[in-house]
Amino acid sequence: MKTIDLRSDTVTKPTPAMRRAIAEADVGDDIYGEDPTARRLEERVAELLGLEAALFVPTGTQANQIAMGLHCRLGDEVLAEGGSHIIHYESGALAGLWGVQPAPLEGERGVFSPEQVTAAVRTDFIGPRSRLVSLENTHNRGGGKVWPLERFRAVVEAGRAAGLAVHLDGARLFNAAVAAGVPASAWASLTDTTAVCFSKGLGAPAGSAIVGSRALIAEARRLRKRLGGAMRQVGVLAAGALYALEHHVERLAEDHALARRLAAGLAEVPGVTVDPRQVETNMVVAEFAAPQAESVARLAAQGVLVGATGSSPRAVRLVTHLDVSAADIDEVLRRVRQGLAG
Ligand code: TLP
Repeated sequence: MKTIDLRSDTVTKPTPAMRRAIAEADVGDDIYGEDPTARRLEERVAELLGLEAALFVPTGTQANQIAMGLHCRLGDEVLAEGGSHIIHYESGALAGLWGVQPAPLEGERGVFSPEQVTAAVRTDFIGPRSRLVSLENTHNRGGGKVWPLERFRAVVEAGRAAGLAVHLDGARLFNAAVAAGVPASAWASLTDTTAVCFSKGLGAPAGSAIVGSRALIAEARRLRKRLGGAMRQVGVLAAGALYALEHHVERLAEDHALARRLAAGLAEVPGVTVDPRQVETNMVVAEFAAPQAESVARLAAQGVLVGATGSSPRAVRLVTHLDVSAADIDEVLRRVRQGLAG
């Protein structure tokens, strides 16, 4: 039985054409600034996001954490939605690396309001210093929710009015761009720093970038070194990322269509609750009758790998990606029916 892996869009393997691009990459020692492929990638990403400069880093976590280090000092506070990746899935790095605490805002599938930002900003000396507002687009625990651009702009303006810097965790920003039909720069150019990942929907084996002004990215280079993320002939990774930017952005629409097809199919299965209208990008969050761990195990027994997610104790996350076809989705639906019946 073929295993169909919907745990995340991080599980993809490089395509033969991407492997060729990686094999043929022109490389050099990047700590000496001599890797031409990394340079090309950084220039291309900065241009796509409408910001001055970019730095290639190993992971999205490191890109986000470099941003925290750039904007915050010991004892500062970061305003972020309560379910955001920087709070939930970065091994306590806010506190562990920078001595920074989160001010969690309650969002609607990851999206919050300018009024919430204004209300959360601390101005008294008894409280922590509010330093940064961090947004996530698409929002992971929000089920791949896209930040509406006007709301995003209003939140950025509220943050700026209060003297905050603005960071965007855009691990899946290109999914948002394709779904909304606007360029990624529409959101990113409003921020001080944006993190993007090549290893999620774009299908590269590894790599992310932190993007911002020339001055911030010069300092980011120092923090990347401090965190152990400065690499040598990194062009072998940058080549995969460049290939992904050239060939795998528009096709994200196919992943989104498959996610809608999956949600529509799951909505027909007795015992499964899902709202297909909430599927905006490549994630489907469905509630099964059993607790999370049991549903995950039952589906795994059917050769369908899914993950637990945060929105409820019965919610599972199914993610479409480059290595999943329409036939796979139909097969998943067949196995879900079978698994639940069994
Ligand atoms: N997300 C992973 C897990 O860590 C949960 C996934 O499977 O979705 N920002 C966002 C919004 C992310 O979803 C992720 C990865 C990251 C940052 C971190 O990227 P990496 O794994 O490259 O450090």
